[in-house]
Amino acid sequence: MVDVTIDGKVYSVDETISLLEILQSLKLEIPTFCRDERSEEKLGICGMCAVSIDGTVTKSCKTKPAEGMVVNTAAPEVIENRKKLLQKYIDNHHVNCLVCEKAGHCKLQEYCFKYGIDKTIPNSLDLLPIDDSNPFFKIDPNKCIGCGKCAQICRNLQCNHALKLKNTNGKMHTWANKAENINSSPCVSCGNCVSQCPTAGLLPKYKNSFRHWETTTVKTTCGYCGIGCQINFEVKDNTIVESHPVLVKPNLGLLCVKGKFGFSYINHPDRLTHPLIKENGVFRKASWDEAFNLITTKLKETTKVYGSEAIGAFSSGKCTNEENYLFQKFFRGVLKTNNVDHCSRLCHSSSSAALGKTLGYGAMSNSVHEGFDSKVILISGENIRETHPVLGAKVKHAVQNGAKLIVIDVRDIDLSEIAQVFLKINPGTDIALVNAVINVIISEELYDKEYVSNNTIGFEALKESVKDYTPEYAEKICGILKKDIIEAARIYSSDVATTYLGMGNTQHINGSDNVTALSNLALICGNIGKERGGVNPLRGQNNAQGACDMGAFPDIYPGYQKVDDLEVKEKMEKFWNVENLSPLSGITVVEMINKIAKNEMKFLYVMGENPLMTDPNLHHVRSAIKNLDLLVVQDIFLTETAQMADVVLPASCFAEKEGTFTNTGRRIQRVRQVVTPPGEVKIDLDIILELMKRMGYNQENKTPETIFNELCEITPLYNGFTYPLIENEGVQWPLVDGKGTEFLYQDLKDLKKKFSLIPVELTNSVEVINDEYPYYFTSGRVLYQYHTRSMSGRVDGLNEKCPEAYAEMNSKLLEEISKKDGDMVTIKSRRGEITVKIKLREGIKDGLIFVPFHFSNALVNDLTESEFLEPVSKTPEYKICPVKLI
Ligand SMILES: Nc1nc2c(c(=O)[nH]1)N[C@H]1C(S)=C(S)[C@@H](COP(=O)(O)OP(=O)(O)OC[C@H]3O[C@@H](n4cnc5c(=O)[nH]c(N)nc54)[C@H](O)[C@@H]3O)O[C@H]1N2
Ligand SMILES: Nc1nc2c(c(=O)[nH]1)N[C@H]1C(S)=C(S)[C@@H](COP(=O)(O)OP(=O)(O)OC[C@H]3O[C@@H](n4cnc5c(=O)[nH]c(N)nc54)[C@H](O)[C@@H]3O)O[C@H]1N2
Ligand code: SF4
Ligand code: SF4
Ligand code: SF4
Ligand SMILES: [Mo]
Repeated sequence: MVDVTIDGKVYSVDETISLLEILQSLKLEIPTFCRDERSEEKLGICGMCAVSIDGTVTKSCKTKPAEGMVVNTAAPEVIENRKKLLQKYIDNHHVNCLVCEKAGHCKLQEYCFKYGIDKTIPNSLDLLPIDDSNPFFKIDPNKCIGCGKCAQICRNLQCNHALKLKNTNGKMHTWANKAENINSSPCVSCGNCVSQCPTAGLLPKYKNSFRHWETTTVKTTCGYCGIGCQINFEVKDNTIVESHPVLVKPNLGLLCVKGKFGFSYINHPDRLTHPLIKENGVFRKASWDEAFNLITTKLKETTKVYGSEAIGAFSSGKCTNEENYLFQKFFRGVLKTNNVDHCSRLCHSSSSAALGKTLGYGAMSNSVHEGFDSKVILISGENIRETHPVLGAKVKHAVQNGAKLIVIDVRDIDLSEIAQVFLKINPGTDIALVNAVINVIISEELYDKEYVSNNTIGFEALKESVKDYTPEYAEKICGILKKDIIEAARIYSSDVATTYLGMGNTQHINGSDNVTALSNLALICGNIGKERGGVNPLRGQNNAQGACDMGAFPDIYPGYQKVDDLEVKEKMEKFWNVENLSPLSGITVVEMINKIAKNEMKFLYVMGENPLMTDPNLHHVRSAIKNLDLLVVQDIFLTETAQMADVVLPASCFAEKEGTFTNTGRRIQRVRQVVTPPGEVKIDLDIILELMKRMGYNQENKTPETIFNELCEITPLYNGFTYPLIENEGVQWPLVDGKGTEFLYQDLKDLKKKFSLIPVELTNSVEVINDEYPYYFTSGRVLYQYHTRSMSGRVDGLNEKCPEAYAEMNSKLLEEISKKDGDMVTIKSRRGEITVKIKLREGIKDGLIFVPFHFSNALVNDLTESEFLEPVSKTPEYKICPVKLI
């Protein structure tokens, strides 16, 4: 610490950080254009932060405090310098604030006003061409002041290197880096540069024109993926007109393209606005009363004729905790069935099952924001830059700052190029690889012996089980070089390592074992219970974690309390004031479809899912659904599933309701009403409340907040949470002494039981390739589309970026089938076929075909099978399916 005099007062300050940071921490107003406090870079380009230091006007961002330094932040020469700089900027600027969309939200305008810069000469600039190529924003060099903040953000925080400063005729301005325009650069349209541009140099292409002083701001949580980014939406006339990232955890001021620009579906004309009832195969508009009557009549009839086990319900990873809680309470408490499940079944239920066994909690052990400072990162089966983009940015930031990265995938993903080791694996063979990595770590004695003996059980059995998984053996099975396996083992064990895993692990016949193997690896290296360590299944939907926590599963009540535990049953009966809760586990998503196919389930209620695109083996799903007496779909659009329904209930989207989502990092965050819903749309919560009432249940708590209080009382993981606690910033469960838990198992000494090392063997998928079906087919996601496109498919820019389905194959495979990039190919499995355009992707494994599952004209799940499920979690084998190519 050193003593510095600032504006006449002496302060003892940290001499290792810049003077600018100190001045800002003292809440002194220091103007800046180029500084971004999240970035390690200190550009020092704009010059606005200059203050008088020992009598000389000097940039404060470039100066470190020194003993005895005298600083004056508002000396006349400081003000004079700011004025001069502003005048220089303005002289070279296309000043047209009268019509400029940035007016009212522009730092240049604000500073000019503040410092009285009124000499704006009539603008006779030769205007430079604007880059209008990107669907979401434009680059206007004439409005750019050349501060370089955007390029810094792109380089240092988004880590895309898509922008640079360019000198055109003496004017410095931002421009696409190494590309003709921004749309042909590596830009991913995250808009993180746009959000921070101090002027209109980078400007969103607004759909609705507005002035900044006409809007109100509402903070809420993103409704797309499980990262749970915090967003400030700007609203005018009940329409969201702009989105800004909030500088809090988990996203720390970053967004991806969907959070930043993907909101126009909310007031899309296709939104469902009133209930629909199907009569003679045709929908007609119905009143809520008619719809409710039909549903309750059928519910009573079904229970009477077939019993409550003939009722099934899909809850939703898109809906709030309050809605998921109430939904399962309705089906369990009122209708007496545990047949409640949701899309996590198709997703990370294998992770929950495996980690529940090995560690204790089935969730991410660490936090999203920890990604920023990781030392060693292992990413397996998780296309993090596209599917969890804000975390992907943090991971790339860590790698740019020296973290070591290991990627395991069947394709080259955005990060594999910068990985120390990229293990391009044969699909479904991960267990052999991870066991081999463990084998090397044990035989080279690179594991944490003390940690293993203090905190784990089962080491000897694990050691024995991996003995045969030598790198040579794994090389043959996984198609990865032995030396790469050894290198991965050495890198992984070299420092605290964090693991991110995804669908490439879980959507296999051995999904749980895949996750167990990764957990074994983390444990022997002592990575559990450490900051920036852990095993982290990245939850997909915005509230997948919450839906699981709320008991939207057939075998558990909220908080993972088992339905077949009679003590729990008694407790729930008392708490809900009901009798005869079913002590039998219900059945899962795919099992429900199978039961419907056998005519044993007659009523299905689907809230916020689109199984007629996302469930495996759609031929089977489509024919099964016809057996139902009543299919109710509660959605925001007339989806593929809604079209098959007997009753469609128009629901509200995330921006139209109050509540909470729990992000992938266990952070419970507020969801706030930004706009009012269209037409006769009801909030999901109110729909369930009304049905409960009509079925004779008196639900006392009726507002989102009182329902939250109710669910927190009965859900151990949520004990102690309240809306006021999470008002400003989300908090991670569980609460310990009133504080959230950033990473789990912090107090290893306090563990109730040791972590389990559980040996796992590679098992093969049941359907394998043969002469008739010689290739493997897989599917997954892309950055610009979200699942069944009900939302992302109604955002023009996202469709422009990713308009259609395609089949990725490498040139070796193309040669084999005598086709070329751009040709059409028919992909045929034992169940169905799709025809799509070929897209050459050199980095995909030989003999493998990847198609995104987002498009309804290329129904990937017409190919997949639903017969052989992962035995523990009942997850379908989406990631491997033998096909032929025609
Ligand atoms: N843009 C966008 N973001 C999303 C979603 C979306 O639809 N669009 N969906 C959300 C949801 S619900 C989820 S669950 C997450 C999913 O996020 P991810 O898990 O990243 O999703 P996927 O694209 O299905 O698959 C991930 C990777 O697994 C690889 N893979 C396939 N087979 C194997 C294998 O056998 N071994 C290994 N090691 N890798 C393999 C694939 O090549 C792919 O790169 O994304 C969430 N985020
Ligand atoms: N082939 C293949 N199939 C897969 C996968 C794969 O990798 N490959 N991945 C699987 C995985 S991991 C997942 S998570 C599933 C996803 O499967 P789904 O959950 O079926 O997919 P979504 O399109 O997200 O469906 C969510 C629905 O909720 C609606 N919705 C949005 N907000 C709200 C709301 O607030 N209230 C209500 N009532 N409705 C709302 C949307 O319009 C949409 O129709 O797909 C699975 N299927
Ligand atoms: S960028 Fe700012 S200063 Fe320039 S015209 Fe727009 S509002 Fe005015
Ligand atoms: S939108 Fe994102 S990727 Fe594109 S230039 Fe800006 S920061 Fe870089
Ligand atoms: S990373 Fe996920 S939560 Fe964040 S803006 Fe993108 S879609 Fe939304
Ligand atoms: Mo998912």
